[in-house]
Amino acid sequence: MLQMSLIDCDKTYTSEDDHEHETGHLDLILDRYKDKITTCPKEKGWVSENMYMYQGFWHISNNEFSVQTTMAMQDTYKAHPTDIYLITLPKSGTTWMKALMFAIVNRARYKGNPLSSHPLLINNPHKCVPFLETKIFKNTPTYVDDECSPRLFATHIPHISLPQSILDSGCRIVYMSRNPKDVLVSLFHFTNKLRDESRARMPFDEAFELFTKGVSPYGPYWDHVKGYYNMSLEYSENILFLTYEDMKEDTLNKVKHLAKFLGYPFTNDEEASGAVDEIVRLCSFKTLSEANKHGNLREGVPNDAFFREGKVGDWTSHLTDEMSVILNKITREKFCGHPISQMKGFDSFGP
Ligand code: PAP
Repeated sequence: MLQMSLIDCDKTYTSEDDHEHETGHLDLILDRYKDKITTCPKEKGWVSENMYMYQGFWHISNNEFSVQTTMAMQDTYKAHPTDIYLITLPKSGTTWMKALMFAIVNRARYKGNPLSSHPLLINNPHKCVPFLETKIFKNTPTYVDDECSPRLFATHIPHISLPQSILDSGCRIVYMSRNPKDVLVSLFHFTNKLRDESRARMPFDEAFELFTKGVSPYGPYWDHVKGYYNMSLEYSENILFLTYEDMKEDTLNKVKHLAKFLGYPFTNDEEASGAVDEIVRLCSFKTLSEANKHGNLREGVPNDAFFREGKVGDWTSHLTDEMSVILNKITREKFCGHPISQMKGFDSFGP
């Protein structure tokens, strides 16, 4: 029953007839951007073959994500006021937030059912909350289904390339950020887990050098984070800016705050009956990593690739003192005098 609900929504997005129709339609849309891409600077990707610089950021390019899709979305995507978007840089806590947001928004739907049949214990959170620029947009570029309202999507698209319609719609956006050192370490491990035999293992020195130069998926890291922080000041009612470190330190209260922001506040009765704790436990690293021990999200991407340590400060076992000093310096310079430097996760770099 629970699984059915999820599958029902999923099916609507991927129905074969629509798919064929929309794929042809999308090919036509994407064709328009062919020439534009040839002018974009290109670099080898960390996992994907290539990355393209578009509007100042490095976009990955593989079967799922592409810069053409970002361009097409800017021109054609229509957001809905009830939509909810999670925006992150890869490795900033996307999987955790997808799970939390899905669990919060859909809790009434799954209430009373055995916990073991909850979609998050059967599917990778990336299946429950798809990336906007992959599954949803590619299959149904303008699709809105009230039955599945609110639509819950995630994206890595930088602020400058975010379709204006998302901001104009007045919908809710959650941005999750994470300390750059832990993002780098997490990205390094993820990259090497996903690289196939055709590509040599990436040494940590190389990962460090690329990251500090800003050449990382959807990087430069600092511009992505700062761009969305500034946007969250401008659209303060609609954008909630969170840090992984803050969420880790006080998960229960942050989840309550998140639920309120999303428009699904916990009632006093729910709080008293332990509903918040239940969601925190369901979405914990321990529970989700156990549920995702086996299987693949898609070819070449094992479910367990999204669960490694799940800790704050794991960078200390990877970065040399010299590397740490360099990253401190870059971060201080980039966030100098900016309120972001006061936030948990960024407060160790100095003002
Ligand atoms: P993505 O952007 O590619 O989806 P993302 O989920 O942001 O990746 O990053 C994975 C990181 O989140 C991993 O961090 P680590 O490499 O430092 O360990 C992963 O362990 C962590 N993570 C995944 N699920 C959770 C969770 N439920 N709670 C806390 N951290 C988690």
